[in-house]
Amino acid sequence: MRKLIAVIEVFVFLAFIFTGCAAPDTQEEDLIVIGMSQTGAESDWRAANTESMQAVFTEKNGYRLLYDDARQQQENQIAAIRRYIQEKVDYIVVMPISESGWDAVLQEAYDAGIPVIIVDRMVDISDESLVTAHVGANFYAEGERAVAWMENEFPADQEINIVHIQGTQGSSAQIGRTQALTEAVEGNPQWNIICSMDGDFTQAKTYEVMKEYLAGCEVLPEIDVVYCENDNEAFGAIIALGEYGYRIGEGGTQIIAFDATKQALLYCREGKISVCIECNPMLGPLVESCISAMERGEKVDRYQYVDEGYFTSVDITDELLDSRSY
Ligand code: GZL
Ligand code: ZN
Repeated sequence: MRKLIAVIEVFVFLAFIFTGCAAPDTQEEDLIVIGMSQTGAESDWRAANTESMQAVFTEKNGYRLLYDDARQQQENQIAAIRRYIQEKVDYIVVMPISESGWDAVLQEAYDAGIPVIIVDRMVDISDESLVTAHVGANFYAEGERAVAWMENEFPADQEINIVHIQGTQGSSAQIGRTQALTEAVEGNPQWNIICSMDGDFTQAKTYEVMKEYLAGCEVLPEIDVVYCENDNEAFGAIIALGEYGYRIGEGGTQIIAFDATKQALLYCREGKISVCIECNPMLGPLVESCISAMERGEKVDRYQYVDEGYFTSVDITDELLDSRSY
């Protein structure tokens, strides 16, 4: 039977060839062309975000995806956007590394009549109309969840020493999460930030700066909380603190981490991370629904936030872990 099908397939294929009409698949020109600029590949969160984007913008779904990894350099993002303008793509999607420096290139995209969707972090531009939509998260609210956990964890009159490990400087995630902590510390005289450092959202950088800090201390300080602005920073901090004999967890140095990727949830279940503040990277479907609505001529909301929560060890069940795709 299979042989017969193979023979028929050959005839059908030849028929298409000799009659000159193309095989019945999506025509190249029917595809919606998306020019996408991704920040980099700095963290588990970022890898999941990239996967979420590439999983929806497929030929099967009617898209041709032009994808560029900017390797954490804004100039690479700007260069990619300029290439997309030259190539006259239908939409430009940007996961911006930082908030500033976008006015000129987004004006060029606007003048070229190409809608721009900003995903994840925000851009700080003088003319908001240069951007059609922002799909992302409220980073300040994420920080407020971490602060609420601290207020619940420590008695109001207890003096606590905090090490603050910030994310990539100038990124919305760093700005929002930092602001929530610094405002809480201003409002609580018992809370002391004994050291603030830039971990750049990576494990390697955080391990390096944490070791540098501890090596520079004449007397190792008591550290009640390490406020890590993403999971990969927490992993680096845990290793460095362990090398200096710090006890991690309840009754010792408590780690706060943002993102709630799988590895962090596992650490949380073991008690190595005390609270995981969720930051949802699975933004692809929301961005795709934005673009398909625009293709239908519908207006889209300018700001679209994803729902996010937080987890402590009691929340980390096998069902929860199995239910998460990142
Ligand atoms: C947050 C995102 C941050 C993550 C980090 O939405 O921008 O960048 O928290 C990632 O893990 O590197
Ligand atoms: Zn988030």
